Amino acid sequence: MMSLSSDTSREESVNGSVVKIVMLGQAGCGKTSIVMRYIEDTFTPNTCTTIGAAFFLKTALINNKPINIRLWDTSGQERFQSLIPLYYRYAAAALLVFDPSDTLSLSKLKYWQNELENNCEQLPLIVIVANKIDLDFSIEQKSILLKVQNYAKQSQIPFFQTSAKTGESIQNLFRSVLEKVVEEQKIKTYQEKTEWDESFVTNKNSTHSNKWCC
Ligand SMILES: Nc1nc2c(ncn2[C@@H]2O[C@H](COP(=O)(O)OP(=O)(O)O)[C@@H](O)[C@H]2O)c(=O)[nH]1
Ligand SMILES: [Mg+2]
Repeated sequence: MMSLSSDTSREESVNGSVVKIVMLGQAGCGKTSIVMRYIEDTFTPNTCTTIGAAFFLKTALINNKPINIRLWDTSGQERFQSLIPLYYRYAAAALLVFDPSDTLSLSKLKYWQNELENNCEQLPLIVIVANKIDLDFSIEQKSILLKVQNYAKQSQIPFFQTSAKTGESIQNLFRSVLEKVVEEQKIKTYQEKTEWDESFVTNKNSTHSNKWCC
């Protein structure tokens, strides 16, 4: 049984394997908040909108072996969508986040699944994340949640219910994703990661930096 040690660090381990994880979903569903809860164990009620994408590093131990997580938090805003293939390219896992209280975020789930299926040479592990479960959902919102849960089950897509606000299931989400990624051998060695970096270098002359943040 694999276990993720709580001994994590924001420094990359030279000996470690590399896992690229991308956060996808409608603006406002809580992607940045999930990342901040995971990386820093903090929650900000009034976040600012992610511009383009933000990049985070974290090293976790699985079976006492360091795994360098390269976490890309994308913006759900329409105007940045054409850039998103850069962020899911070579990803080992894609977390499709939605907010059950926002119907628009629900419609984006299918969009992102199709996008990944149509454009990835090697399909990342797709995971659906229902965030903001601390909210008092209406009957209709609960039924949406149930429908997505059933859809995920039928499609054999791992499904998690999280709250970045309370921290519920955030560690569990990333631990499970890492375990599955290792199990499915989607990890890369440190050396192989240069392949990903090159995909960003080719865009270095664009007007945008590859490390936008709000
Ligand atoms: N109640 C609640 N609010 C959340 C949660 N996660 C994020 N939010 C709030 O939802 C808003 C949008 O969050 P943000 O992380 O910026 O969403 P993003 O656009 O997907 O990155 C912010 O006001 C957050 O404080 C959650 O789990 N519960
Ligand atoms: Mg954001």
